[in-house]
Amino acid sequence: MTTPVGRGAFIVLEGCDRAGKSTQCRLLVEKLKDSNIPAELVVFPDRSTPIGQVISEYLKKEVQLPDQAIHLLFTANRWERAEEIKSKLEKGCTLIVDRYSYSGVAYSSAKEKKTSSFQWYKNPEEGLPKPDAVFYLNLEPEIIAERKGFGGERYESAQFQKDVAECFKKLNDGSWKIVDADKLIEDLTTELYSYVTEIVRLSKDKPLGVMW
Ligand code: NYM
Ligand code: MG
Repeated sequence: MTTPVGRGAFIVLEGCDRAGKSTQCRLLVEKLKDSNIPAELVVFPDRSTPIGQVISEYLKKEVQLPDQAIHLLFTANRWERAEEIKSKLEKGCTLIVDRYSYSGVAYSSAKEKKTSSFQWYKNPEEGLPKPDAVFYLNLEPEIIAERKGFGGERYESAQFQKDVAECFKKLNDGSWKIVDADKLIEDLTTELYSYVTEIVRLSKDKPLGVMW
């Protein structure tokens, strides 16, 4: 049964490290709430769960794991939240999501000693709720490398980010909105927000899709 207001929208922000996704996600949720649109932030990886804690240790280089194993943990971390995501959307809450399956495939398949195929990385994502919209925050690798805080965790090297950006490109099925992220924080928020409100409006009566 649908509620009179319809379901919430499932909106994902993707991009390389330091592209500004986390800041924008937080600001978008604030703006939606200010306009009385129920909204919540979801962040992947969710480091608070037991699986997320292992992921966090892996990213901080405290544990080693085979590429396939860490890949499946990132995916499992999304499955851990899948029912909750569906239920919140059904109740009319819009979710602004900081990374999703696209990061999962892009980062795993960007690895130098790639151990599996693109399709192999996509397979365990099959069946997860599908975003209504993907916004890709595009930023030149050179600018990413200069941004504060870059370099602390696994994957945070200029060359690797370039490879990740290439993999993101391959994953785009043409439906993503590519946004130039090299601008003032508030200008980027304004731009994204106008798209987001449109997606919220369009998603109300649409059934939620399924990955991939
Ligand atoms: N990452 C993130 C993956 O490798 N696979 C995934 O499925 C997800 C969601 O984790 N460098 C990587 C990308 C980042 C790292 O994310 C931590 P963040 O957004 O930088 O905290
Ligand atoms: Mg990061």
